[in-house]
Amino acid sequence: MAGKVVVLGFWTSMFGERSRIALEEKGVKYVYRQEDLSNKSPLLLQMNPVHKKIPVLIHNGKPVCESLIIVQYIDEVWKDQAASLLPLDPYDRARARFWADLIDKKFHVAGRKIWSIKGEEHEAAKKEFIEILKQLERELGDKPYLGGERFGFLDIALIGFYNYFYVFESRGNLSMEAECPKIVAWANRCLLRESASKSVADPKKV
Ligand code: GS8
Repeated sequence: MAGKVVVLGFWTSMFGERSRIALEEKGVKYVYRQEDLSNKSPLLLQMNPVHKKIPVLIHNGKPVCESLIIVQYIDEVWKDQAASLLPLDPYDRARARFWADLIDKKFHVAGRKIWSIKGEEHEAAKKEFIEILKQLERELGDKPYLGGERFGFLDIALIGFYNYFYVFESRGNLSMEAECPKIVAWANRCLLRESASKSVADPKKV
């Protein structure tokens, strides 16, 4: 029951990449429409009138907004196609959602400050950013993926940020490899998957 699936996105958006990776993992065919965020299309404004942001997943004409909600929607609608993206155990699901929420509320915010501001706030953001990376490394432990043995929801939530690794390094004057080698190894492992390598933008171009 694929129906018609359209993704409104933007090429450097880690949030847009989440939707695409989830669809690729499920083997769902979709049409990708790149938005001009400085001149948003009438379709985007109609489909996401509240936030006016990408990504939007349009499934049979109906919009789903907010990337983590989109990934969970894809997982539910195409539940019989490929393995579940979220863990099956309720506690593990809650834990994956907790970390994904932290990525959006803290990691993303601190990372953005690294490349967008200077001074004391920049230094504080850099410290927080590295601290969260180390927390994520602890969550990863010795597992191949944040989702455990299989690539899943939490991996999708974080891997889109790979396209900013180079920006974090150059603007933050830091080495991701030195600060969080396990996360770098994890990212390289994720990028071996076609779903991720097809969807995540080249960090040097970003
Ligand atoms: C964030 C989407 C977002 O920030 C989600 O989907 O998870 N919480 C949302 N989208 C940005 C592009 S990515 O930086 C966007 O559409 N910005 C346009 C604008 O703010 O006008």
